[in-house]
Amino acid sequence: MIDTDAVPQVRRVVTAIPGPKSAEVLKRRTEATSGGLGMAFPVIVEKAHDAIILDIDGNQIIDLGAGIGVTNVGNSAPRVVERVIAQVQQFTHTNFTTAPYENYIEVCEWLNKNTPGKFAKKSVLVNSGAEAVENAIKIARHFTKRQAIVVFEHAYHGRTNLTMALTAKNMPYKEGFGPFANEVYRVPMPYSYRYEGNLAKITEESLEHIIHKIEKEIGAKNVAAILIEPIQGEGGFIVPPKGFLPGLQKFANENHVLFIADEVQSGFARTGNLFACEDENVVPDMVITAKGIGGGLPLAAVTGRADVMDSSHVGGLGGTYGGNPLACAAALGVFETIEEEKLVDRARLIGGILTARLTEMKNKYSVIGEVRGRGAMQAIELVKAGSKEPNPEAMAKVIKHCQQNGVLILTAGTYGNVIRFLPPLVITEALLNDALDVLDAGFAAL
Ligand code: PLZ
Repeated sequence: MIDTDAVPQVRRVVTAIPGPKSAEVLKRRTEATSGGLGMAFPVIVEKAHDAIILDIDGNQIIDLGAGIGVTNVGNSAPRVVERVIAQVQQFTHTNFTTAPYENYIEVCEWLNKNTPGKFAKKSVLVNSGAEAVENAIKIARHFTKRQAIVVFEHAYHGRTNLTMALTAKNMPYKEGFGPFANEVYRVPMPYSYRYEGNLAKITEESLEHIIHKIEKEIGAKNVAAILIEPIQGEGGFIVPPKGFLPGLQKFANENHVLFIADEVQSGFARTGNLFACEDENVVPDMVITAKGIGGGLPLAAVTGRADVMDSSHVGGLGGTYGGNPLACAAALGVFETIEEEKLVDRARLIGGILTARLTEMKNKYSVIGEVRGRGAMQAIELVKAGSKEPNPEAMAKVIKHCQQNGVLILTAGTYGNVIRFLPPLVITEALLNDALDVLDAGFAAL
């Protein structure tokens, strides 16, 4: 067992951020690591447990990012740690397509059972969200014998070549990294806060426009798949209006187009359902998962209709590390934690606190233009007071204030003006409220 007492669940700032020890190591970071890597929070981590990160200067930082929506069950969650330790003593690797092992199969069984849809399903395991997206597209094209992929404005699907093509935002994801894969078609995303049509009809108008584009510009019979995040992550936690996802799914089903949900950021209890699609009973043909599935170990999956998942020839899918036994052991610990700690309910409770407190801040501070999201996946969009003009400067100041006071909060958004909240679902209410007090003070200080 890990020594959880070593990381008490309380915020404690004992040096400037970064402290002197972190600053020393960060110099080596600059010397040794690629300049292409960003850094959201400038400290060096010593330990982390649940929702507190302890740095090498002794600062205890509240983690409202969960490693970008990964450690939903908490950092070094006990059930994950125990299972990984047991597995590492058994064997570390064989490659599932060389000599298979049981925990890979158990992870797939859990996914087949617990992702939306009651039909027969199968899964394949890989290493990262981007790799899972790549595999879903491979499978969709192979199954439908069609090539076109429809994606959305503000979408994020990864950093590999195909997934850069699927991702919307140029800076920093795509600039100078082309050429990109072809047969990718982007359609508008109904972004209600910035919608220019008749807001009361946003769902109908958007669906009509998108379907018109697909039929006239691509040809529905050429479309292999529609790929969408049920709540957009990096794009700024854009929640599609009610009826939009079911409408898209209906169009897809009627046209033998596969409907693929990228639940990489929204999955694993995050939104107050196991998967965000469940909110409107949307049943995708394929679901892509990653991040939260492994509790911090690298794992990702594609789960889908058995006929679709079986369409590839033997040997068409694979990879050296996909479904590594340590990552699968971790995933089984994650599934157990979600169930036993009732993390779906906890996400709703956290959601209630976030909505209430962020709305209260919106009423006090005119730079907060909108509070949105669902469950423990919520965000605020910052604008210049009295307008909807993006306000990345205010965002930077507030984030800096939080940083100096030991609160790690991530940003997002096409316009670089969204503060997003992705706390570990095991965060205590006291810790969450303490972090939100710091945020509130950050706005007051603007
Ligand atoms: N699909 C919806 O959110 C990863 C990216 C962090 P990988 N998002 C965090 C960064 O700056 O690189 C993501 C996602 C959605 C796919 C991915 C890609 O997942 O595991 O990072 O490849």
